[in-house]
Amino acid sequence: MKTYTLTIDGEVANPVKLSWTDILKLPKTASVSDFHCVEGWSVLNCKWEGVKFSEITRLAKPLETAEFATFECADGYTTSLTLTELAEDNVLLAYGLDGKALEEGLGFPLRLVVPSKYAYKSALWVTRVRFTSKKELGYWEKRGYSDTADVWKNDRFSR
Ligand SMILES: Nc1nc2c(c(=O)[nH]1)N[C@H]1C(S)=C(S)[C@@H](COP(=O)(O)O)O[C@H]1N2
Ligand SMILES: [Mo]
Repeated sequence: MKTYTLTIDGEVANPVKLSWTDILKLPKTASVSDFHCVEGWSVLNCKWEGVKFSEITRLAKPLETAEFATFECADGYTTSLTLTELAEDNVLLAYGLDGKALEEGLGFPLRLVVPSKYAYKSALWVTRVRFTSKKELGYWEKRGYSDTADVWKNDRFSR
C-alpha cells in the first residue's frame, strides 16, 4: 500500500501521480449498482465506495484533444472508455465494497466501476489512467468483445 501510485497522464494539462494517502483525501462517494458480466452472471446491489472518475478528470484537466481514457492494470490488463461514458455520476475508482476494503480478488487497492457497461470495462488493480485522443482497444475488445459494451443493449460482441 505504501508503494502504490496511481499515474494519471497522457493528453492532460496536469499529469499527476497520486499516492494512496492522496487518493483517500479526495472526496469519497458511495454508489449502489449492479454488476453484469458478458458471460451472463450479475451481482446485484453492490455498494461501491471510492472516488468519482469526474474528480480525476477535474485534477488532470484533459486537453481539448482528449476523448478517451485507457486504464492500465497491475496484471497488464487494459480497457478504455470515452470521456463521456466516464463522466457518468456512478463511475467510480473504487477502494471499498459493502463497507469493507476491497479484497485482492476484487481489484485491491483500486478498481474502476462502470455500472452501465459489461464487467470487462471495470478494470481491476488500476495503476495508470492515460487520456488519449484516439481510441485504444483493450484486452477483450481486441479479442472480439464489443467496445461499447452496453449492458442494456445486450451489446456483447463487436461486429
Ligand atoms: N486488471 C484486470 N481487470 C479486469 C479483468 C482482468 O483480467 N484484469 N477482467 C475483467 C472481466 S472479463 C470481468 S468479468 C471483471 C470481473 O470483475 P469482478 O472480479 O469484480 O467480478 O473484471 C474485469 N477487469
Ligand atoms: Mo468477464
